[in-house]
Amino acid sequence: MENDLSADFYDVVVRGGRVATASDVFVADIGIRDGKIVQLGSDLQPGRTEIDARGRVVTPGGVDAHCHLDQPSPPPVRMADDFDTGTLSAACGGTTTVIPFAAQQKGHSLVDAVQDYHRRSEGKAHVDYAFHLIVSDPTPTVLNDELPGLIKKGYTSFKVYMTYDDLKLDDGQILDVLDIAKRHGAIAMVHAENSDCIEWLTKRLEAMGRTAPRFHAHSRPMLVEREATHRAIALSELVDVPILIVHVSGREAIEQIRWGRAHGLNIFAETCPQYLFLTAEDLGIDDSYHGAKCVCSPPPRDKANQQVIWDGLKDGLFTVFSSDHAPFKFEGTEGKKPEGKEVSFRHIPNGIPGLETRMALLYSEGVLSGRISLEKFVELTATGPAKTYGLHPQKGAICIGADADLVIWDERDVVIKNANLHHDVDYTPYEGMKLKAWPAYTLLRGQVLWDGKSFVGPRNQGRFLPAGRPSVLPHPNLS
Ligand code: DUC
Ligand code: ZN
Ligand code: ZN
Repeated sequence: MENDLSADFYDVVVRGGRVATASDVFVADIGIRDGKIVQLGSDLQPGRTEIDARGRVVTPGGVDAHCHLDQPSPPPVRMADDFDTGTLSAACGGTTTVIPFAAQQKGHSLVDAVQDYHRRSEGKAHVDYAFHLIVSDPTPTVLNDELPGLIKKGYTSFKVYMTYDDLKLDDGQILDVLDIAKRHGAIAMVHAENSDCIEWLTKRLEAMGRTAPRFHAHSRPMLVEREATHRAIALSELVDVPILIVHVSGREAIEQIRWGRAHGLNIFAETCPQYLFLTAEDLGIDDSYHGAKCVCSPPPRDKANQQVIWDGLKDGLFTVFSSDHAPFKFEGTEGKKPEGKEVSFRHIPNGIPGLETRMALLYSEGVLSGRISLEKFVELTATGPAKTYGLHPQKGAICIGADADLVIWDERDVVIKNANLHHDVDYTPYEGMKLKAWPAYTLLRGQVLWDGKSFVGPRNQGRFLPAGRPSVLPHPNLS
């Protein structure tokens, strides 16, 4: 390339790293100009900034395609992270794109929810972001006007819930939403748990006085997830549109997904660190309230199910590995103890923090422990989510023309301590866990955000990304 010879052609050169993509690992220099990757090769001319990556692995910046930031909750509950602390935490853990949720409230407009979410994010984010939608009230206006308009504007994925009173849809409503996804080129994400079974079990547990956090897991056994997963697959088959089942927790849901695929259905799936590293015992082996820290839905299962999840990561069952970061403080009045009180598991806000630890957990315990390849790691944490949600190849790729979002890995002993994390949550479920790696650098569009010790980047430079057509959908001329 002629320009390569002129002085200062590159703003940044990341030199000599082992560059990992979803398909290859090769040694190369990465030349960056105006925030984009413009050259991959050896012996590139010097950049104005040089980053020595020799002997280190370089991966695409993480794409966390399922996290909750500043999502309104019914008072007194409030999420601990907004776009400021949440995306700071993301950057320090190697994630350069997040996709949180603009959530419709029943009786309200979805377009208004999107506008409100832009107000919450604008000028506050430190990494780039797109929005998923949550459809909780699919009225004719929402279905026929709002959703098609929003899809055109770059909101091409939406989540539907089969549980939670304020969010859940019945099967007919889910079919209506899937039909819009099919006709307008969007992907539906499904939270698959059977609401009536959960309510029935919860009432029985409460009647027996079993209200400690650990009973959350008893109220949501695997069959609750299995039944809803099967039903979601059937609904997708009826409409003939792909879906993605989010936060798959273990064997029974996986069996349903494998069944769907064996029948030729386009069923995609996501899992999360909590299903690899936590078990139901983390919700408590006695009635201690500390278990509230790990209350999330679906709940973590057991060691055998962790292995089933690892198998699914390795063999291609999962397309996406997300944090499902849902940040609630343990202490105080707005989080796990609403109004400062220890409450029945029914009222404990669901969710755990995980944006900052997602990448290092999978790199250390997946790649460096020999469970998955480096290419698979890249696919699950960056390329897969970017493709699934219409952000590829701008995001999730190391190729000429992609945004220069990179992680350079430091393979060293690290102990996870909440005191070292950057979210605004007062705990991490992984406190004390020993890892073998952490990002040495995180770059967003060529700028160093994290240098292995602190956030050093420009603040508030995160940009909104309108999403394109999800690449997991059939080609538009064929659908
Ligand atoms: N489950 C969800 O469905 N969303 C947020 C967190 C959780 O545990
Ligand atoms: Zn969910
Ligand atoms: Zn979630």
